[in-house]
Amino acid sequence: MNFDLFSNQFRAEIDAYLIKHLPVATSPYCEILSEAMRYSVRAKGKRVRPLLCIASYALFEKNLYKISPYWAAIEWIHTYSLIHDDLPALDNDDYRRGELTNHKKFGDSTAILAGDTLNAFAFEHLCEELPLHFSPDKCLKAISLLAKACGLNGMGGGQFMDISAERNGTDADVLFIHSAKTGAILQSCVLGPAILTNCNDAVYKLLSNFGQSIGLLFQIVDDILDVTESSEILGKTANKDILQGKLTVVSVYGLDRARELAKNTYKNAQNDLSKIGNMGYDTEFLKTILDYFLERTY
Ligand code: GRG
Repeated sequence: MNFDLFSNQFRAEIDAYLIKHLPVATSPYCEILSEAMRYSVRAKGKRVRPLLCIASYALFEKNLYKISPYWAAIEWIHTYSLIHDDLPALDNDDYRRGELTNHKKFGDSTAILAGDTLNAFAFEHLCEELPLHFSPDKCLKAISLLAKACGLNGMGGGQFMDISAERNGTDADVLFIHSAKTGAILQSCVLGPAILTNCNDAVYKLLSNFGQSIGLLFQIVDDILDVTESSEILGKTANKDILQGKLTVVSVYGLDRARELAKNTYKNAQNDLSKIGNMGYDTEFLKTILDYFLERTY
């Protein structure tokens, strides 16, 4: 299956759910904040995290709607991280998803609060909606996994290392930073749905390795695209990493070795997926996403 075909199958439903379930401000004073949250959520993201959740859940279940609260929460958290990442105190960017960044449109203080509020709401939605479809112990495990992926040893810590490494990073840090900053949340997209179903230990272990590889692959390719594609194609400023002196796979290994690393990481993920396929699971959606992560151009 081709990625566009797969994405088109779910895209409209994902976009609609993400907007429909956002909270409504009870005070007119908060309407601007609510608008700022909506602004970044409705902007044209690729929605790879929801699609990855759906693909993982499809290994175990035919009825895919029950996993919606999980992927929605992840996309809201991801959007929050992008809003904060773009702030002047972090990566300081003017464009995201082909539009002005949240702080350029609404100002720094509103952007900070829009991010914080999306983050809090994501966990509120998980606590309220997930138990309608899954047992409380499974919900707790899946929510805890996601919270960890956002935290000190996941996205938050990874982002801290990323900005610190601009000044004092060593080459060895780059893969670790990528796995924490970007990989941990992507791995949760694979593992959260597995936790919520009846996934056995052997498949869970393979999915864990697969999730780690696919998360790393996504950021390696992001580093490559930063130097090979234009701002128009990317919808954000190209060559940003190099200009900011970031520690990236390209700055450390060069473009050719970065591409080789991407291919090797892809092969590791492919191996794990084949093993899952050999156990009788239909891995077609996950394979489609894996191929796309290697071949994507933005
Ligand atoms: C969550 C505690 C906590 C803090 C936030 C700002 C921050 C800390 C983390 C930022 C992490 C970050 C921006 C990682 C980059 C990941 C990445 C490759 C983003 C781009 O993802 P795409 O290409 O974007 O999926 P779209 O716009 O398509 O959704």
